[in-house]
Amino acid sequence: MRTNQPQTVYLSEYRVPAYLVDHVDLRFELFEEGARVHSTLAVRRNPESEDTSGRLELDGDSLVLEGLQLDGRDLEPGQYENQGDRLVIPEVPEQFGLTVVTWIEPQNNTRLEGLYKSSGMFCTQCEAEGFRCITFFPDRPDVMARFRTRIEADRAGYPVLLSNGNDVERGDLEGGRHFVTWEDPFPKPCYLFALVAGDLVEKRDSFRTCTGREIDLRMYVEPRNADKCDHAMDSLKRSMRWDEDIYGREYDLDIFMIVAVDDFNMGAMENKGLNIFNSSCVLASQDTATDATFQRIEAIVAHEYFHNWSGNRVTCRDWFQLSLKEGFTVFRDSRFSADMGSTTVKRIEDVTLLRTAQFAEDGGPMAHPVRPSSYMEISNFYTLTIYEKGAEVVRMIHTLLGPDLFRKGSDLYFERHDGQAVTTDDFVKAMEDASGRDLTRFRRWYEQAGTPVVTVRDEYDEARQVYRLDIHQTVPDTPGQTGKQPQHIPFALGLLGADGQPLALKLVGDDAPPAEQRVLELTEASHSFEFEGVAARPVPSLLRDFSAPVRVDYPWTREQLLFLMSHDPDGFNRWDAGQRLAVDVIESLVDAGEDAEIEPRLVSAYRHLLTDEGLDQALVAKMLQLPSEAYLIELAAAPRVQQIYRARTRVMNHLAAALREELLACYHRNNGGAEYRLTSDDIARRTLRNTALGWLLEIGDAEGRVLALRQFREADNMTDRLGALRALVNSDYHEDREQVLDAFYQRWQDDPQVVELWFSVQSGSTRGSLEQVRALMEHAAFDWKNPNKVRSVIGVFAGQNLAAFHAEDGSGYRFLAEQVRHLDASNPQIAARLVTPLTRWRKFASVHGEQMKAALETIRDREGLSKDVYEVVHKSLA
Ligand code: 0A1
Ligand code: ZN
Repeated sequence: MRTNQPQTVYLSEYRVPAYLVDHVDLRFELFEEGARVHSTLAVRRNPESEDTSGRLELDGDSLVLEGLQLDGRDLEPGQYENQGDRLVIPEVPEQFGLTVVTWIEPQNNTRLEGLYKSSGMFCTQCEAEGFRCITFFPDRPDVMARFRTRIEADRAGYPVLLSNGNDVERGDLEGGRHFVTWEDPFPKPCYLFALVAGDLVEKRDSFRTCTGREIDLRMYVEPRNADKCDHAMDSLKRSMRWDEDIYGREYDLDIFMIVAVDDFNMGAMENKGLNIFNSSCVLASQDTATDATFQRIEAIVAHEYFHNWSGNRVTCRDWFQLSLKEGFTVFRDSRFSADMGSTTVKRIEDVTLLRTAQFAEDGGPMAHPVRPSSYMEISNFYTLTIYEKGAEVVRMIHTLLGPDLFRKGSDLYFERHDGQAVTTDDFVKAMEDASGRDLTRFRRWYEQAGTPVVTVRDEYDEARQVYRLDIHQTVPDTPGQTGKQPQHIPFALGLLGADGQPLALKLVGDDAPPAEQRVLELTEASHSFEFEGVAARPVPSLLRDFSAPVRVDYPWTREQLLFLMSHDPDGFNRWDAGQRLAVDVIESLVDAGEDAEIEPRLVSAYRHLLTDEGLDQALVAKMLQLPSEAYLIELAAAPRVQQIYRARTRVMNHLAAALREELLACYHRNNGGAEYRLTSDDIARRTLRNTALGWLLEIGDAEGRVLALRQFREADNMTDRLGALRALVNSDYHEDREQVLDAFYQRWQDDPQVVELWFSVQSGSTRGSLEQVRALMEHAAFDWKNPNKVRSVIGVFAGQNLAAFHAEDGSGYRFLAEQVRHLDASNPQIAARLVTPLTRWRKFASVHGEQMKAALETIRDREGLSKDVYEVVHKSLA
């Protein structure tokens, strides 16, 4: 905790480590009142370092130093300096053994970094800089060592003792204690170290790799969760197979373990051979998890597994390179999910997140490049830009190279850099070397922050039968970065004739054979493309499948959008045309009077979606979702939230009322019967019936109410039960609302993941007030120490209940600031994440902006602000 300004770390100041650690021997003595950590390091001078001073510096955080020996001899106080966050030994030999003994208190660790306790078990989180909370160590990813770890604990309380690699020895100790020793043969940075000790049940399975090795798969969970492991285990096996098939990557250890813990700052962690998961991202049963949760689990299990190659075998040189592992791994998990379900739906979901949240980040005060050049607190850089935009950047390389050359590039990357800590530039270089393509200009995607705007204008020359596109790109200024260069943008497009048929595209002066889709490569600020042999003015289908993370500015007419909605062969763009149309209709109502007409063609388009059973139902389920308030706010220049909310609600009510019969028919058509399955068809059916139900309840439909109450009572799965609950909570049937909420809680109160859903449904409900959210925080199930509970109440309120959060009296802002100030003392990482909505104050019309800023200032003025919150608040007020 600080009063002074934290230091900024710069990429330009990167130096190779002065000392390397070849081997780490750890011994953990775990007790209820604390833990003693004995660490013996085999250290040698790094021949590549220019630092010849002989000075060794180790990182530390909140450690009590109990012993320090160099080559077996105690160091006297004058021979070292313990500065708290650093241990300095001014003179060390070229090569030596160093033993450090530290005392830590996991039971009091509320930051959940390093070694801590969660529901009675010991567990660790070392990324990014948590290992320094365990012992003094060169805590940086380019120091890679082999780890041997011995864990000692009470046998009855902690029968299961886990760490990375293989268990090589176990036995009993005096006083009812026991030990297990683990050895990891692969050198790794300390952020991939993990330890777990607890009373857990083990679920076993196995996987035969492509070379015929049998891998032991083990999940460890609390006994009450023993029946919630199957989906994660199946997802793991699918991921292992997929990584062999698509990337030629085989698993390397003999054991792969997954542990579920309740208190966890993020989703999960890819520790070598011992992945640790937030319970909510791994445990599932039909009765307790929604379709969305099942899908999230599959994606996260895959993500962590894929890290074994993209992150662990090849890791990051420094934390500025975080997207090297995260962007690539998100790209990999996203392709995996697409292959497991509906490709188009997965793309829509990815782009929705990107356009709603990452674009907002890119336009805000914390905007940073995919490879940042400075930070104060690295935990603040686990962002949508590093992850999602980073994945889009890799995806663009895939688009530019094509699947075969991309695979050649990834093979070369893994082969060339196996066992190394490298940079995003090394990744791009491997792609270049394997493909022969020049990606010089493409590298700007890693260096320049901000979302490029691509402006497209067109002209049709009937006499020449030529259709011309003039395309211009600009990259907006972001904090600390102005005057940017054009980027290399793969711009996929097609043209549709008046009959809805795709045209064969032939560019003037280009020999390529005509094709129905082209990927134009934009590398300059401006380009013109002329298509020949075009018999009539076509409708352009631009940026197909969202081929680059950019904003497209083109003056679409409503006729064109309606046309694309029903004719575009690109499913993504069909959806996108519907979104653009809905956005246009809602935006036009923001400033209009209450009696302004609502575009009748929107109603007919939705009617068509609801009634034409020949359409891809998974896509229809997506197309029926109106653009979210968050997205509408993102698109607006100076959003007035209440007006946007009212306009959107008006459109939804209008559609629901006009399409009541169709909604009821859609509900019944997609209801009931079959057993619960997780196919994309069945997910689409459930999405459709719950969407229909939601809309009917929105307008207080009496028949809808009866259906919702029945569905709530009779559902055999959580998706439908929660769908009914949500519809009722978001309705004006107040008595029903209270009753179903109560019944739901009574039934599920012992299941923390379900209670999180119960919290979110209420805190995210636009029918709910701030007082109700405050009441949830007083509820017995709310727990400040559990990040999931904090997120499901406070985070969901500020992120989803936008009309209440942006109340014009500023009460939502003051509420959030109050919670951030409170939480910062115990869990700075979560506190810093929670601030995000306030940081966007400059974007909002002054009714909002001034009050958001004032709320931020109350956080800034708190004494002893953490580095995490300091960075976010100061950067957004700067
Ligand atoms: N590498 C993990 C994400 C992660 C990052 C930091 C954590 O603790 C502060 C935990 C997990 C992933 O990408 O899944
Ligand atoms: Zn990751």
